[in-house]
Amino acid sequence: MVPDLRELTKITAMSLLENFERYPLTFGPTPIEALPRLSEVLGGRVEIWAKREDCNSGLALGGNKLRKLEYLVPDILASGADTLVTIGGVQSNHTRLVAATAAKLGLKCRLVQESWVPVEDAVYDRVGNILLSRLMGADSRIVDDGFDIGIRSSWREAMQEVRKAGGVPYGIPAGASEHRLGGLGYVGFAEEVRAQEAELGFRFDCIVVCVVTGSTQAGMIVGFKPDGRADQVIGIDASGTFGKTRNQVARIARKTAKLIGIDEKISDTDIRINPDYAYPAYGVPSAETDAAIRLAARTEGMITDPVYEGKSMQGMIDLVKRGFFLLGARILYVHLGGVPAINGYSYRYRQA
Ligand code: 5PA
Repeated sequence: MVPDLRELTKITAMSLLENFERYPLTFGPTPIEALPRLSEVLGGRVEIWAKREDCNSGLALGGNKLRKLEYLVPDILASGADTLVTIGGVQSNHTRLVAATAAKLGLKCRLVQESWVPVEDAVYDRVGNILLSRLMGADSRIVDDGFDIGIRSSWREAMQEVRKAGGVPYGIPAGASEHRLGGLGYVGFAEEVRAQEAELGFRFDCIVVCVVTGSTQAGMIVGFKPDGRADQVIGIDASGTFGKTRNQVARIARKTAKLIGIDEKISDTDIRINPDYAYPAYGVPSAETDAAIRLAARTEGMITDPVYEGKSMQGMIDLVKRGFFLLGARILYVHLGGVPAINGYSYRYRQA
């Protein structure tokens, strides 16, 4: 049964996260804004709104990783570590935001940047995220290994190197996803949306979010479980390794639910991920991704990137066109950040 708005307000009052410490890295609740011109060009059958996680902080251009890291920082500080060690692709947003967190906390940062994307652009390893990480003083090292969302030997080796040099590492896996506390941030997101819905006076029918390493969607699934709408979170896969991503989302959602003491089981039907838009590969946009990026930019001035948000934008646009959403549905597109990487695609977008 789906509770009404008064029930929602009650759920909001009892935070699922009250037993967990949070270190603020973000400005606070992120804005929700209507996207009327995008809704209109898609036929005006649905209302598209955006939750702007990309504008969540003054730390290194912000993004979804900071919401997750807020729940890791107390553990980092308690551990006595002096170096954060994490991993991602060359244009990883996550590594940028770990570098920013390290700078903010006065810690060192060692980044393993794997070669996740077949590079086409001459400046790919010099601009965007990696440029910012270098500016923030991170020791960023590029390695040859290809794309994989799992736990990697190069990451373990980097921690070992820090130890050998006399440092105390704190390891954060890709996207902070396989970390014990990695799902909490987006449980908080769901609580925040509920509070905003109570103010707006309506509920969104559907939430669209990009998924790769999994803890963003997993956290949302857990956070929306108490009001019976975990399955209204539609993940758009951008990994191109759908099976692995789906398993990882399921595992993280179940672990996170257990951690915060949610009684109801996360079922397979609570986890909805669409694999249709990740082609041709992780980090490689299709012609349809490019068209979606341009459409959001030209109707709303909202910039999305070719790796993550451009693909979830493409998925949402296509699903609207196919009539997947009911007439009049209110869709919340979650913009998770990631814009700096578009600079690594300068040649692709050299013409309007
Ligand atoms: C990322 C991830 P999850 O990994 O939590 O599923 O989030 C997907 C996602 N949007 C969506 C943006 C802008 C993202 O950066 N990025 C990773 C990175 O290394 O940056 C973890 C892969």
